[in-house]
Amino acid sequence: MKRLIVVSNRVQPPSEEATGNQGGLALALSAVLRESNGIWFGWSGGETESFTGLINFQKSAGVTTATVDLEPQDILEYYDGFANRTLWPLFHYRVSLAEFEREFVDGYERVNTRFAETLLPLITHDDLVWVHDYHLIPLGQRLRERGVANRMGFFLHIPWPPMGLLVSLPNHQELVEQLFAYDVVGFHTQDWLDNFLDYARTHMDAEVDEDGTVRWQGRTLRALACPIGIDGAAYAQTAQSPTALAMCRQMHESANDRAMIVGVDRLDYSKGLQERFMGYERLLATREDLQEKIFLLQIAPPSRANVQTYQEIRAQLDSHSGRINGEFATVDWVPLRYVNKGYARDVLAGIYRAAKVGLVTPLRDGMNLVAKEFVAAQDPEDPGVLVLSNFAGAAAQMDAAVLVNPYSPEEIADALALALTMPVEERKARWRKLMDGVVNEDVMWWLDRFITALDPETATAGPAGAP
Ligand code: ADQ
Repeated sequence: MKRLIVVSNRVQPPSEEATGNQGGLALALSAVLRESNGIWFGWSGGETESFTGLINFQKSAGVTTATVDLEPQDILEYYDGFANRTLWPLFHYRVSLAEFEREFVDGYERVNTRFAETLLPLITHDDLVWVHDYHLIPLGQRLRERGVANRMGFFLHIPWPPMGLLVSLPNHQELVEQLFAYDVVGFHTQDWLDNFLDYARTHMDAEVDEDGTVRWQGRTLRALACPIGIDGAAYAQTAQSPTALAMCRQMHESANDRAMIVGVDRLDYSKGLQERFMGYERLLATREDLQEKIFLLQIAPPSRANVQTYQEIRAQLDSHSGRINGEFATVDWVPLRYVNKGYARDVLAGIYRAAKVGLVTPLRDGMNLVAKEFVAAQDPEDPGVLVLSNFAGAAAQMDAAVLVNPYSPEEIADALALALTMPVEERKARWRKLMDGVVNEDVMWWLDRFITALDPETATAGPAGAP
């Protein structure tokens, strides 16, 4: 088995205590890193006055992490800038929110070069290098320029936009060319993959085979659709842990016989929260019979608070939630509970379990793991209903959910009404199909598929390939 080097913007080391609070992705990566004696490299999240390239090594639960601090200007231009103010909105089809600044591009390139220079001495000739997400697209090329000939893979956790949108990025071709430094490039869905292949074929005149092999100017990469999952079986157990069950009971008590609809998202414009509120508002306005019988719990911890668009959407949601409660609340009923806080994994699982409906309506999402967690947390005898956006990557695997167009308040309202009154037999049948998918195509399945493409030998030798 070859040693694996994982690189991502932020590093999530496993914790020594078994708190059960680690996300599925971090757990799965940690398992392979531990097994292969690998390293997880990335930004510490910390600042330094001037970049030193000094690596902070730590070992936690058998996993070695290697992190570096970044300069304030790097954070501003690379992370807040090109990653979150240019690529994030553009790749989520929101061109009008994308900001195109040469300084951002410079900062992005600079940090990727710094990462490459710092990582280089850690790579030995047989290692597999696996780079994650839009922050680090140029890293592979920077490593190749420095003589790294190892197998290298890249996985994109967000959508890949259609060619017509991508070309609004001034340096679009350069960005795509950089992907050709990798041997394997993975996307969550066939749609994102097709968008990439379309660009390669049409714009770059690359040769594309049926199996996703793409040849361009002497370089060959294998592009594949490889949907990420959660640790489905373990999540289902977490949802039956004492903490989760206590939370579930607490929610039932506080619901006072009212049906709970739950939404859980990072506070981000891609998650369609305003449109979701409009859909719920529409339901309350058109279905008087449901008033006082339901409530929506929206959990949305703030993220990327340094970026102005995020401050704006937060202010808009504050006022929108106030308006909904102002219009519909009664002396003993709050129709919308809006909470800007994060919760521990087991507490969240208990909240999902207490809900009649999981409302997951991003305007665009690479995958969306909340949809899968909601399903895994349900009681098989009395499962809640998943209402899911057509435009989440997860929709491609989860057609037994009630699928909606997240831009349409009417569709959201209709889907909620359907879900709230769905007979138990239909709920069970839909849930069974969804749960089979969540358990079979789980995070280990994803990891194994990607690593098999990168290096079949390691995949079958490691825990990911174990039966
Ligand atoms: P995100 O945009 O962060 O991820 P998502 O896939 O839904 O979106 O993952 C969010 C995670 O954060 C979930 O595990 C969820 O439980 C957790 N979370 C959210 N709100 C929380 C809260 N209040 N308290 C505690 N935990 C909370 C990006 C892409 C996605 C893609 C993933 C993985 O945008 O499309 O699915 O990466 O590839």
